Formats: sequence, C-alpha cells, structure tokens
Amino acid sequence: MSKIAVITGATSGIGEAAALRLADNKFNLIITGRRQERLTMLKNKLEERNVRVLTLCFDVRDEEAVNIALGNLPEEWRQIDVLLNNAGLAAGLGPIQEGESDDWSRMIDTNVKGLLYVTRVIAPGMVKRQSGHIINIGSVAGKEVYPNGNVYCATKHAVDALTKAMRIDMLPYNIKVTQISPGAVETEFSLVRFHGDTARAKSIYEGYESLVADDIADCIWFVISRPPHVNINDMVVMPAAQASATLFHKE
Ligand code: NDP
Ligand code: 8X3
Repeated sequence: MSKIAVITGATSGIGEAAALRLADNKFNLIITGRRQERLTMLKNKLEERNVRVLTLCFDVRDEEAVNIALGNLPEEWRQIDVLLNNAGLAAGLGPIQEGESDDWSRMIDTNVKGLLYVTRVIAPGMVKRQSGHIINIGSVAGKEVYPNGNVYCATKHAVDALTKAMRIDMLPYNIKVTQISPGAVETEFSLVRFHGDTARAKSIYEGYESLVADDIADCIWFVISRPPHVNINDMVVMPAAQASATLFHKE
C-alpha cells in the first residue's frame, strides 16, 4: 500500500520540491499552505504522477484551523507515515532595537507555534500505530546566530531544540524524528524576508551557486528512504561556496 505524507508549506520552494519528489516515489500526499490556487496547480502536477492528493488550505498560525483541517481527515487519509514540518519564513533582517513586533510575531507564530500545532494533531496517530517519521526543516540559523538575524535565528534554534525533544518523546513508539538544516537555498524565502523587494532578494544569491529546492528534496528523500533501523537525526547542508551562516566564497 502506498504511504502518506503531510507537507506543510507545499505551495513554494522546498515544500513543493519535496512533494514532487515524494510523488515520484509513489507517496500519496496531503499538501498544505495558504494559497489555494497554488495548491490546486501542484495537485494537478502531482496527479500526473499517478498518486492521490488532498489539498488543505489553512494558516499554520491558526490553531483552530489546523485542528479542523488535520483533525478531521477522511478515513483513507488518516494513516500518516511522514510529516514534513516545512512551512516557515523570515520577516525582516535588522538589529533588535529596530525590530518590528509584527515581523517577530509572524516568525514565532509560524516557525515555532505552527510547527507545534501541526505536530500535536498528527503525532498521536503515529504514537497509536507505533510508526511514523517527523521531519522538521530547521536552518543554519538554528545552529548559528548571525548579525541582524536575531528573531529568525531564535525560532530556528527553537526548532532545533524541539526536534531533539520530539525524538526523546517519540523514542518508545518507533517514530523517527529528523531535522534538516539548510544554508542558502534560492526559493521565495528572501522575497518574503525582504517584504517583496525583488532586487534585494535576488542579491542574496548572487556571486555563488546557491542550493536549489531540489537539493533539499534530495536530502528529504534520503532520510525517508533509509532502512527501518536507521534514523538521520540531523543533516546540515550548505552550498559548496558557503562555510557558515555568514561566510561565502563569492566571485
Ligand atoms: P518559500 O517562501 O519558498 O516557502 C515557504 C512555504 O511556507 C510556502 O509554501 C508558504 O505557503 C508556507 N508558509 C509560510 N507561512 C505559512 C503559514 N502561516 N501557514 C501556512 N503555510 C505557510 O521558502 P522555503 O521553501 O525556502 O522555506 C521552507 C522552509 O525552509 C522554511 O521553514 C524556511 O525557514 C526553511 N529554510 C529555508 C532556507 C532558504 O535559504 N530558503 C534555508 C534554511 C531553512 P503559503 O504562503 O501559501 O502559506
Ligand atoms: C535560511 C537561511 O542563512 O538566511 O534559514 O538564515 S539564512
């Protein structure tokens, strides 16, 4: 029987690439995000790969919406094998004394609380079945703190801590918990971070070859496809031209 994966933030970037990769490997998919039009477009693409797809349009910051969408799945969608906690964002890049509290709330509510709300709904079924794999998308920002990254780095450090905590809590139930922590990946991430400033977003990826979403889909598929006795706890992956959060070799 085909396996089922839930992917949060499948409307763009890493989540979308992961959905395509999992469909290529015969996973049926529950894809989520706030943009229904994009979910529908992706569903059509995925169904060309002969898998079943359920789209759920909700904001991960809204606990009630998360519970309604994921807590009332049709019977045939309830046995979730993989949860990819990917939805996330950075908003702004500046010193703490100039921070916008609205940006802070968006990051904390999405990257930390959203991940918790989704996990809280899906994990009990995995525990009951004593089977499953939770994959959290962290970041180099969860390993290091860099200038002006303050709150985004704090949220990804929280993801790092929560991943370790979840692994401990899930240990008795045969549930794998993995974190994948990328460096620079060219997606819509910087466009969102810089509030739609395309030139500034583009400049982040200039002068070196950044990762692309497909590179992270490779990592996601690698961790999912290990044998049952093997868990990848944490995978830090950067462009060859990046050595740390701030150190790049640019042309
Ligand atoms: P994108 O901006 O391309 O994708 C982000 C995805 O998250 C979108 O599908 C978006 O969907 C979804 N999302 C954002 N906010 C919400 C919300 N409130 N509710 C539901 N879905 C939401 O960026 P990436 O693909 O790069 O980002 C994916 C993850 O990777 C994030 O957690 C990010 O922090 C992390 N990451 C990214 C790196 C990079 O360099 N790009 C490096 C390290 C980590 P929609 O807008 O439709 O809701
Ligand atoms: C995204 C990568 O370096 O902008 O998490 O924090 S970085």
